[in-house]
Amino acid sequence: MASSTLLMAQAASSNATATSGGDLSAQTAGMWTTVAYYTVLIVLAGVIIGIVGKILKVYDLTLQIQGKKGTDWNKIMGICFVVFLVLGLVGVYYSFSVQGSMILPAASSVHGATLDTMFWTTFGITVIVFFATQILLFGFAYRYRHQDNRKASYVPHNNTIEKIWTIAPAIVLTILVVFGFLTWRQITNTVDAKGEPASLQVDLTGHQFAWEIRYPGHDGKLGLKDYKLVSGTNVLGVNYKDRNSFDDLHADTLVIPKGKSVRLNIIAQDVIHSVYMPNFRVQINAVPGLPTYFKFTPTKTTDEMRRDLDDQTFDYHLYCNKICGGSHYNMQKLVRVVTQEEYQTWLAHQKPYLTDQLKKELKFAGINPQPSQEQVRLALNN
Ligand SMILES: [Cu+2]
Repeated sequence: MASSTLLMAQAASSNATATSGGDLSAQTAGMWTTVAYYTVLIVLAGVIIGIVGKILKVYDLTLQIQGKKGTDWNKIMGICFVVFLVLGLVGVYYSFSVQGSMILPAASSVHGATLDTMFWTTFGITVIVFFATQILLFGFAYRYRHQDNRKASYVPHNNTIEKIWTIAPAIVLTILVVFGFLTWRQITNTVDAKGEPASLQVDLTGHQFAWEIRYPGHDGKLGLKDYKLVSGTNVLGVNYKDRNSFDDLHADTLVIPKGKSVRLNIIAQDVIHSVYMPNFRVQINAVPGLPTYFKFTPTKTTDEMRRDLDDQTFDYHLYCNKICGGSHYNMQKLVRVVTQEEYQTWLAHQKPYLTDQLKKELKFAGINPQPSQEQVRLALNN
């Protein structure tokens, strides 16, 4: 909330700058006023601490002249450590209870659940280590503060302790890293296994500032593309010499069936964009000239999510997660996860990529897009 207000304020101030250049000097002046304000504040705090310190010193000297024992600073500092520890831990608890709800929503994909298990394992270990080390650090500073009646023992080296605090973290970190490496490999190095139904192929192309979505037609195969064929009517550069292109569809929403493996074939046409779907734990760059892909299986339909969250307005979204230019914020698409039947119905209503205008242009260029035997057979069966 606070950050969005800040963004709005920044946007408003940059708009003001754009409309009248004269405001820039006023802005700079405003910045320096802020710097001066905090500098004065810090200097003032330093002076006050200095004065209080001097008063205490004078008080201490008076006590010493009278033959009394001065202030026990070691004890005061020790107590300060304990107070700092308690306040710090309360602060940690507070920030978790307030900001803890801002983490990602529950995962709605098969691999997302594995990623979350890894995240929470790492998080659990980190929290335990954090509390243990902080309590030891500040607790020791208090427990072993200087006391007149106690002598410090000198421990120059202890091999056992060295071994424990080197080997234990090394083992834990190795397990986490290896587990992470294997999981990442499992998510990204995926090939359709033999006998398994092939993944649903969807083409995602990013450009400033939109995503183009292309679905295969009845044949389930996307036609080839060639960037040299990109034009006003053929925005993706689909190659109609490849017969698989003939029945491809141009969709406005990313609709995917629940429980089915989906393979997003990703590319960008101008600058680097990034495909980001937080609910599915999907994120990968869309790079010009370098095709990337991401395969995942959604586990919850939009309707199921609405029921679970008790929020009828809930929707999955696809965002661009690379700041790619002025309208980057606008680069998002609605994503709907539906049942297999709903998906088939939706697919049947999608516009063909091959528009009448494009057909005319292709005829002019001497290319006559014709369906293959297989496509005709599949179209007739449906
Ligand atoms: Cu973008």
